[in-house]
Amino acid sequence: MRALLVIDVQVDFCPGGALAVAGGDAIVPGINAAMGAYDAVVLTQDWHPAGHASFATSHPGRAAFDSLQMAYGAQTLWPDHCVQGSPGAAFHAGLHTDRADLIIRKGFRPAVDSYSAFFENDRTTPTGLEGYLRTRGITEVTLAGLATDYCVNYSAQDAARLGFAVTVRADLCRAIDMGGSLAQAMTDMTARGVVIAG
Ligand code: VGL
Ligand code: ZN
Repeated sequence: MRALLVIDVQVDFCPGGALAVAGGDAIVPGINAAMGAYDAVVLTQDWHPAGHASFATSHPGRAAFDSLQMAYGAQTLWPDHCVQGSPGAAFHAGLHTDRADLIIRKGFRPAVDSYSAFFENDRTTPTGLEGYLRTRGITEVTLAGLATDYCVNYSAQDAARLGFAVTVRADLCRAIDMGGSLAQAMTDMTARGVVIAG
């Protein structure tokens, strides 16, 4: 059984959004077209409370894209984005959200960020997605969405570590790509056995 995991295809990650990823909207038609080929479709939604610890505005004197040491390790600080209930947190209007079996929200704990669809950035707090997929009999996952080097990367590596067979559709992802982060993500995912397709 195979699942398509569609990562964070939200207004704030598309051109014009608060944390825009170049070409983020261009992948929507391809993701919609791919949905029918899977036994399950799961969407993730970055879903932060106002004042979230990953926001640079929560740390006086710090700027967006700085790195800050948190209790759980290094954390990149981001512009305010995907605030719960805000227009920027909505899915891209063209995404076929009606096709989703499950929508999983992450990053809702005020003090912890969550790039991965499986574990928060403390690397131990689960989102519950693993249990959902296993109880549905899913053994293979394919990932698409935003951003290749952050949430897709962390999700793909966690899925591989958990024993799923993992493919990333690189053609259906777009990257933030800061300081070589895309190349590093590709190297790290490949080292974990993630298949890069497309
Ligand atoms: C993401 C940075 C902050 C992502 C989410 O979806 O890749 N990146 N929050
Ligand atoms: Zn976020």
